Amino acid sequence: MTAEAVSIDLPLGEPGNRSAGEFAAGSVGTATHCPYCGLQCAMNISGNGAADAVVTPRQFPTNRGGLCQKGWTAADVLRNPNRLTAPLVRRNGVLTPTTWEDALDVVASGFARARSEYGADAVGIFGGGGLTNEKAYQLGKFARVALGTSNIDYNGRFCMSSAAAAGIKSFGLDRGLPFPLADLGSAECIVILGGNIAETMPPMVGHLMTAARAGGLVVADPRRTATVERAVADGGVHLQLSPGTDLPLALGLTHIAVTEGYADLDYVADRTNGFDDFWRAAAQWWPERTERVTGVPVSALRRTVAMLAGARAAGKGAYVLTARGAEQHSSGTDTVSAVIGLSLVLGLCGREGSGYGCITGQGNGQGGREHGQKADQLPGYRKITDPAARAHVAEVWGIDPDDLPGPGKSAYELLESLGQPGGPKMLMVHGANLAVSAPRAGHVVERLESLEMLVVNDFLLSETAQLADVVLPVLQWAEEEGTMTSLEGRVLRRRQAVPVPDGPRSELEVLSELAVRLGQPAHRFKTDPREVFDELRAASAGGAADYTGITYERLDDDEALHWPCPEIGHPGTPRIFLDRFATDDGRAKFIAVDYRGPTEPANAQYPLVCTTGRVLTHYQSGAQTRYVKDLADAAGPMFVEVNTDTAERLGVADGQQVRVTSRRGTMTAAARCVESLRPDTVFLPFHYAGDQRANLLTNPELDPTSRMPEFKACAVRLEPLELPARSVGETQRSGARPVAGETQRSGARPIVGEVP
Ligand SMILES: Nc1nc2c(c(=O)[nH]1)N[C@H]1C(S)=C(S)[C@@H](COP(=O)(O)OP(=O)(O)OC[C@H]3O[C@@H](n4cnc5c(=O)[nH]c(N)nc54)[C@H](O)[C@@H]3O)O[C@H]1N2
Ligand SMILES: Nc1nc2c(c(=O)[nH]1)N[C@H]1C(S)=C(S)[C@@H](COP(=O)(O)OP(=O)(O)OC[C@H]3O[C@@H](n4cnc5c(=O)[nH]c(N)nc54)[C@H](O)[C@@H]3O)O[C@H]1N2
Ligand code: SF4
Ligand SMILES: [Mo]
Repeated sequence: MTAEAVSIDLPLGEPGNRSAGEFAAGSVGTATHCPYCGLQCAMNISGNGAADAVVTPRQFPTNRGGLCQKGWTAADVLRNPNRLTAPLVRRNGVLTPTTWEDALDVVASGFARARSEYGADAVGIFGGGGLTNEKAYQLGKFARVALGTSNIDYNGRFCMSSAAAAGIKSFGLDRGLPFPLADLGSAECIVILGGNIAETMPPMVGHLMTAARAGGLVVADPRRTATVERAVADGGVHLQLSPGTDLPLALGLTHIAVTEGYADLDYVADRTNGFDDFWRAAAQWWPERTERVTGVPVSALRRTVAMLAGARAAGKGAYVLTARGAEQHSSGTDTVSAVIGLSLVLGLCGREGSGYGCITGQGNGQGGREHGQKADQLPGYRKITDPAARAHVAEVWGIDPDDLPGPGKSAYELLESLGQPGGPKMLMVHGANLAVSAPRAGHVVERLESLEMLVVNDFLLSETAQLADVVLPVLQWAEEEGTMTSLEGRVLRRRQAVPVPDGPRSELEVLSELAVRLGQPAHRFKTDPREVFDELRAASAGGAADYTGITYERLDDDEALHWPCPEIGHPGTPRIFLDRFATDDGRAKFIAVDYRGPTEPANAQYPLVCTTGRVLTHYQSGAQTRYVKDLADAAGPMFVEVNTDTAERLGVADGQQVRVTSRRGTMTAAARCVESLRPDTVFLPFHYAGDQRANLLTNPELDPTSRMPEFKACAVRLEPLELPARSVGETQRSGARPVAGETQRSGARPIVGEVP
């Protein structure tokens, strides 16, 4: 199989909001979308089953016939030899295969016991942004109705929650991209803060090419990434800032916009509130001070503002985007507020041909945050504290609004409270590999181990499943039906393309079986995705994310509907803020913010700032991609990117194993020395397990609004391991690519077949 990453010179094609229906004709196999990221590239799956399934790309406005290497190899996850087929229950310390009846009874009696002994909140649910809309919706309902617990949250909290919080503050609504992705295709200036699109969403690079070729692609990143290379190749700008300084960067750009005559004052007067307070904050960030704090030269700041404002004024398209680099900080919400403030000053938002957007990451990262698996939300992106919202949803669910619990704890706070007095004694996880991906992962593993019962639903024995007392094998991606909502708020059909294997069950079935065992009527927890979707539509009616007008039939015709879509016949809303913002008075709100900076500045003991992120061929905790040989080989072993001079000063050679230590833990990696990284910064990918987990180091300090942890900046020191320097190739051969068995040997609890 060809496993080429899409060239970053992907031909641009025509911009425009084309729809799937135009391309479906003549397609081979089952039309569906990639199992991985939020771009949800369109693909066909052909073949008779998992064994001979073949993925081919499908034309679609977002991926335009492209796939990245993960998409090309996606069929490999369907034939993973480590696929879980039987439920596992820990007996005498060992995870042992059993029947579904037995496993479901064990889980249901665990729920019942925890509830009767400690109360409803003693049970926690942890969801994921990779779940279909139907599963995310049902999980929220299961927690609130069948368990009556307030303690449900999900991994989206670790993802785009800061951008979501800032979007709601300023625009009254959070839809990652409030415009179709293809709108970017004709823009001559695009500024990306903390996104490495060329590795995290390669086919999207095609939409950046007009800007790139015009020299108008600007990327803020402490590293010289593939995306930065693409920008500077044609004269674009690399803003090589210090980690955690996007907020002063945005205020500094605002300062230049206002004092040097680029602000769109008519727009500010007509469509916004709160400029004066925002300006009082931005006025303190004159260019030289901004340069001093961020490390970005004044000349680069000036060019950025001139290009953005120039493209906007000439009607040539000007966009500002944020991704995790700018957002995953304990001041992530304020940072995005500052970026939105800059965008408003320049008059970009709520107009055709310009805008601000957040690049949502997970496959259903957008839909996952709309249907009620977040601690403070009910379906339709409603607030769980709003009496009208509670009344509406309770009616759809056939319960008394007073029986709905209130808001629960945010993801990290929930994990932190596990097994503690007042915290959950039992947790059920769907779609997250917390032992690898949660901040301060060593501590999180201790909390998971302190539970009376941990239940993990997965199709692989992830590092988190290895810690579980019960593992429920569920269906994956091409074995199930459902809907996903992509980064542009477009609702897509996930279709079954291969037969359901013997053993695993759908999560809708699992939730229904458990609900019935907990005394719920069966009709309340439907198992047919289409019926669940129809219920979701009713629950969303009148809410911010209104899906009423979206049906499977309409989606099967044409995947062209962006929410809100409040009635059948409604065309959906590709561009949401053109007439008004979703605030009470229809105006966007400037939010005045102050700079706090990363909570853990470097010091003598921990002299380097460690930031973390992704590489092209691994996905997230690596649970899926570490088993796909082509992907694991391409990624190579765990590494730490370090500046060549810094490495030399520390006596570290390229390829040598090093120890990286923060206040919370130590991990090991092979040094990858580069000249292009800031000398004060190191970078770790977070896709590796065992003692190669970046998250053994990361700081769980939370953003006060979004409760996002500080994944992108913690203070560390780096030391050579007392081993002879080895080449990266050797390290790889010696087995640095972690597999479940290895993690298990070095880690906590025994699994199948091991003597306890
Ligand atoms: N290959 C691959 N693709 C993916 C995923 C994956 O795991 N692998 N995951 C998907 C998901 S869920 C997400 S959320 C997206 C994430 O997509 P991105 O946000 O593009 O990914 P990251 O690598 O986390 O971070 C992007 C960049 O931020 C930089 N950065 C670090 N600290 C800072 C900072 O303080 N300021 C700024 N401006 N930049 C900083 C990093 O150097 C990195 O290059 O990717 C999606 N796509
Ligand atoms: N240091 C650091 N840590 C980070 C980040 C970072 O940039 N730096 N990024 C954060 C971000 S943005 C994210 S989104 C998280 C992601 O991190 P995780 O939440 O751990 O994401 P995945 O690795 O995708 O884990 C998903 C698990 O669920 C399984 N799975 C997939 N689909 C389904 C399904 O439909 N149902 C069920 N039951 N299981 C399924 C997979 O096999 C896998 O084991 O990591 C966060 N952690
Ligand atoms: S960019 Fe994302 S959706 Fe597209 S093929 Fe790659 S992982 Fe899949
Ligand atoms: Mo994410």
